[in-house]
Amino acid sequence: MLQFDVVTLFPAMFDAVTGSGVTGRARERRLYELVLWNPRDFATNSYRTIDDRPYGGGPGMVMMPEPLEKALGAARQRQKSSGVSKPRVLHLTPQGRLLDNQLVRELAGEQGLVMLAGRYEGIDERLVGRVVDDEVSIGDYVLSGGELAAMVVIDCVVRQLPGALGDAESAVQDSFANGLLDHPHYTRPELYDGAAVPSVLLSGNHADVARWRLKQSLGRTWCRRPDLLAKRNLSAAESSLLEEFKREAE
Ligand code: 9D3
Repeated sequence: MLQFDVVTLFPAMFDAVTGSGVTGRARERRLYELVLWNPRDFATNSYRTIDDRPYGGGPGMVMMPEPLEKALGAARQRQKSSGVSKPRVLHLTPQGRLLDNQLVRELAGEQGLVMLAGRYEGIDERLVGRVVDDEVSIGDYVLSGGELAAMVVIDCVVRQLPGALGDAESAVQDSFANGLLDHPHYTRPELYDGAAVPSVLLSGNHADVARWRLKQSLGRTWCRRPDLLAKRNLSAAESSLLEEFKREAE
């Protein structure tokens, strides 16, 4: 069973992951365990202070190393008692390596992950050098803290665990697993507010449906995410479907 420990000032936020959907069900099925550690519980003074002003001046506050290191120590010990001798320690930070599906699959292969979710301007750098294996960012936008990023990591990783997804949602068919964006989806009614479902989807011809969907995937990726296409080799069949899409787009 994959072991997650997260060090966070806002443990209640993680109810969102454990309580609902794929990650909620996976936890009920004991596919992973998640334990939260609040650095405030490891603060050393009577005000339970966990942040202080930055050396060198400037706005905002910095998380103090001592309560964080103590919380991390407790998390590590719990991992050890769960049979994980070397958990991978991640620090969620805007300065980190961008999370992508390759990193997600790598993390899903670990026995245990300990994540450090920062608040304020960040954490004392001396702690990073001492305990952190990887720094990870989820994208080029500004969050208020590392918690949502840690939840994104948990969600993506748990989906990769065998048994987490039902037959209907198998991860292999996910967008990005094949390096392309998904095709459009339709359900009943056949005519919605004057808009029809593409007729090929009603044809019952499975080969035609598959061809149409692949063409849409290629076309959308070409329009919206050319960076993904640049990373991927197209087969002869895919190239000609994409050319077809481009001709029809004119
Ligand atoms: C606005 C303050 N920023 C420059 C002075 C620095 C800053 C510090 C801490 C900006 C954001 C945060 C909180 N973000 C995270 O902890 C975080 C994050 C993110 O903001 N974007 C993408 N991935 C991540 S992972 C952790």
